[in-house]
Order: sequence, then structure tokens, then C-alpha cells
Amino acid sequence: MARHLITSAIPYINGIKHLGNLVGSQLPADLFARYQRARGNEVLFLCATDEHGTPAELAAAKAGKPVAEYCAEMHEVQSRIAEGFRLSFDHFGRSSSPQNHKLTQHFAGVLAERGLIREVSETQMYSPTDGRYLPDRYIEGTCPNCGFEDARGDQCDNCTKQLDPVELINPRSVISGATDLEMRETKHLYLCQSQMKDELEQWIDTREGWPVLTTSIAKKWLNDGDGLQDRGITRDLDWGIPVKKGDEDWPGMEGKVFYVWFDAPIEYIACAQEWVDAGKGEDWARWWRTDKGAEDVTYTQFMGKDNVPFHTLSFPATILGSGEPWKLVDYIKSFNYLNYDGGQFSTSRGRGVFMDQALEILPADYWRWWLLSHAPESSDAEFTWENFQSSVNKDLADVLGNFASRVTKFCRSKFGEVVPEGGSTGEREAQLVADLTAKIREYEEHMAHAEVRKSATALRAAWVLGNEYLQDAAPWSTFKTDPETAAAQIRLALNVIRLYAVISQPFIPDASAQLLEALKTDDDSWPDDVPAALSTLPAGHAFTVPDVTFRKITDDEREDWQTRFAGKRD
Ligand code: B3M
Ligand code: ZN
Repeated sequence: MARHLITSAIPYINGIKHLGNLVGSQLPADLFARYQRARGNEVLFLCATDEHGTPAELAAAKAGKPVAEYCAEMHEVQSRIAEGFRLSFDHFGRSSSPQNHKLTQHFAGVLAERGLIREVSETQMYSPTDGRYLPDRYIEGTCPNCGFEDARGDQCDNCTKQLDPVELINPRSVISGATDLEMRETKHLYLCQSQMKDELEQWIDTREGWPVLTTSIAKKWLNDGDGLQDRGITRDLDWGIPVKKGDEDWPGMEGKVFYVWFDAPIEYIACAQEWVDAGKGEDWARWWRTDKGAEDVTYTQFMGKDNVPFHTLSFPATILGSGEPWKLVDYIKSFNYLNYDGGQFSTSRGRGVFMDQALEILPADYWRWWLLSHAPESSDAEFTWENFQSSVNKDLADVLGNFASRVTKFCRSKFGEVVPEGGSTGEREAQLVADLTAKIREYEEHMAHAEVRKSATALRAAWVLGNEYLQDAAPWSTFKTDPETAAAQIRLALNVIRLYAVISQPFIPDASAQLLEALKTDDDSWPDDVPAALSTLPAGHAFTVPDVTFRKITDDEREDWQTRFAGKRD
């Protein structure tokens, strides 16, 4: 039994994610986790909320809540929505957990001991009115480039120019509006990534079969311009993990916290500790420490392409730099972007469908199927309502749903709600079994490599085989002259429904459970031997006709949703 550690990039706490975020990490990670479990492998699948940094502070301020309270509430919200989408995390943790505080401080301490952290003096905007240093996003002013009056300290939203807060004309504090800002000297910690360039490069060069998207991004950062830069890992914020060296205070770092991108990936490990502390698991170290059994773990990470540099360089720098035997990632699966109906999803303008809204209008499986079968793997992809409607109606309703419904209804009307007995099958059935076997082997191959779209294509093709067989064998005609043969055909077809339920489970878990329930079986074992799997339900086995597995999306609905999600979410 193989062991798979699987993590999804951890979503920021501020607000509900849109479908583009979902398909870029959590959903394909869930597909992979479900598949590995279905194959009988041992899986630890982790995700969490990413709770630190300015976006969290700003969102809490906007909601008029203390940031800790805001994060706790939003964690609950995100966790409920994740359940709604049937994301099968073994634990959905929080980067603000005590476990992550401790571990992050531990890593900083070890890195400092090994000479990989240096202190840097910088000048930074200080607001006497607010009594604090202001991070870039807490400062607004007039853009020196285009004259836009609400440019942020890090970037102008109007002309997109990247800015340094000192460049802003008439800078003001976002918190209080104060304009009496002054430059003060302050110290920060930098992780000496430049010292680790060779080690990182060697590590990346020895990764086998990594997707081109992943390695090319890593290489670009490693070798662009002056090469890998040292990176500031502390910030002047109230909310975050206090800067400490292990358990000890860090002189000169009072009142500072670690940068969110330093502690967020460490949460992957802390999350396994949370999982144990929550009583869901026994031993986190056998997943994460190569001296405690993790050397035979395969670790796969899922993320959007913008997160790749942090996972190929920064986080490995933390791990390798510690000199401790932590498990490093084996395979990084990264995704391009999903666009929305001719533009981009926009959280600020409420353009596109957000996870909560999606579940209000249709069950999870409809979204899971469309998103995964259109995952932005080799290039960006686009969500359009027309495409969504046609994929759902064709693949789910006309192909899979129709097969299950026709077979069970025909059986009920001619043989009753039991698997019919008698008769024997011939050439045509042998061909179906052979074709299904080949398709399933192909599906397994793609799934093992987390090739999401190719897996969906193979699965759809397996569904189509059933329909084609049914069309061709036409048991409803056969029945008139040769009811025995029709019985054998339907017996096989009922078993094919079970087979579909089992292999489709990673994509559409609810429909799969519904079909197994209708077939009154809990045998969901993987069809290693397809012919054997197709005789699981014996003659005489009772079943019920399932309720509509997938309904069609109407043109009216499509038009209605199109207008409803065009923009401006309150
Ligand atoms: N929260 C960014 C994102 O959601 C960030 C990922 C952290 S992974 C350690 O895209
Ligand atoms: Zn500008």
C-alpha cells in the first residue's frame, strides 16, 4: 500500500473564493486524494486557511471585527463551503494555530543558528497618529505615474505600475487617514536564499517528471536578473506569528511578526500536527519526518501558477536550510487561470461565480464535473454559461444519467427491481468488457499522474461505451423475441452502472453514492479485474430505480445566471 501526502495551497481567509480559485488547487487535490484512497492507498490530505498578512487585517477592519474573531468566523464559513463541495480533507487547519506559531518560530530559530538569517535596517513609513509602522497596503496616495488619487503603496490599480510607498504623492494612512507620516528606521529579518541557490538548483534539477509549467517558473526565479534574492521574512503588523527564535525572544524584533508567506507553507506541516491534536490521527511525523518513516511517502502539492515560486524556492529554502530531516515535495502540480465569460473573475467587483453561490444554484457534482473536465492545465481556460450548460446536459444528463435511468427503468418494467437471471452474453458483450477494460486502464494512468483533463476525457469515454452498447444491443427489441438474452444484457448493464459509480467517485462523489445506494450495494472496490467487477451484482440482487441523477440546465436558467453573476456583488 503506497502512502500519499497531498496538500492544496491554503486559501486566504479574507472572503469566499471563486470557482477559479477552487479549480486551481483544492478541487484537483481532492480528485487526486479520492482516487488514491479508492485505489486502497493510505492518504493524508491537508488544507487550511491562510490567516495572516495585511489582507486579513484589512478585511477584518472592513467587517468591523477584531481580526482573530473575523478569522475564526471565516474559517467556519470556508470549512462549511468546502464540505458542500465534498472536499475530503483529512483536516482543514488554520495557519494561525498554536501548532503553526510554534513550528514557524522553530524554523526561524534553526535557520538563524545556521547563519541563514540576517538583520537588515530599512526605512519605513511610520504613522504617529496610528502608533505603528504602515505596511505598503496601508498607505494610499496619488500615483506619480498617472495621477490616480487612490493608488496603494504597493501598486496603482489604475495604471498597474508597481510602487514603493515613498513614491506616492500626498501619502495617507488607510487606517486613520493621517497624513503626518514619517520615514523611520526599523530592522527586519531576511532569509539568505542567495546562499542556498546551488542547493536549490540541484534539488530542482533532480526532480523527475515535473510539469514544464512548474520547473520553468522555478528556473526563471532562480536565474533571472541577479538570481535568487534574499527575502524579508518579517513585517510590522499586529496580527501574525510573533518573531521569536524558537521559544526565545529576538532582541530588536519586538512587536514584529513573520511575513505571511514565511508561515503559510509551514502550516502544511503544522496542519498534520493539528490533525493529530484534533484526535483524527495518531502520528504526524511518519508523514513529515524522513527519520520517522516519511521517506516512503509520495508528497504531491496542488496550486495555482502564481504560487509556484514560493513552493519551488522559498519553502524548500526553509526546509533545506533547517538541515533537519523534513519531507520535501515530490511532485508539484500547478494550474493556469480560469477566466470568466470573456474576462476575469473579480473578487472586488463580484464578477463570476463564488463558491457559496455555486452551491445555492446547483449541487456540487455539476460544478465538480465541469471544473475538473475543463481544468486550466496546459493553458488558461474559460468558464462560459453556454459551455457549462452543454457539458452538464450532455456528459452528465444525456450520457451517464441516461444510461443509469434507461437500464434500471427497463429492468423494472420487464423483470422487476431485481437483477434478472438466465440467458448468456455473446460477442458484443465481450467487446464491451474489453473496451471498458482498456478505457479504465487509460483512466488510471492519467489519474496516477494527476492529469485532470485527460482523466475526465477517459472517464467520459467509458460512460459513452455503455450508451453505445445499449443503443446497439437494444435489449428492449431483443426482449420481444429473446427475453433470456435481454435478461443477460440487462444484468451486465446493471453491473456497468455499479462500475461507473465506483470509477466516477473521485469526480462526482454524490452521484456515485446515490447510484450505489440505488443498486443496494456498498461494494465500491476498485475494478482491478474488470470482468470480475462486472459480475458483482448477481442474478436475484434487488435494487431500486434511482431518482434523477442529473437534471438538465434550461436555457432560461442559463440566461438568468448569466445576468446574475455578471458583476457587482455586495
Ligand atoms: N494563500 C495564495 C493563494 O491562495 C496563498 C497560498 C498559500 S499556500 C502556502 O493563492
Ligand atoms: Zn497610476
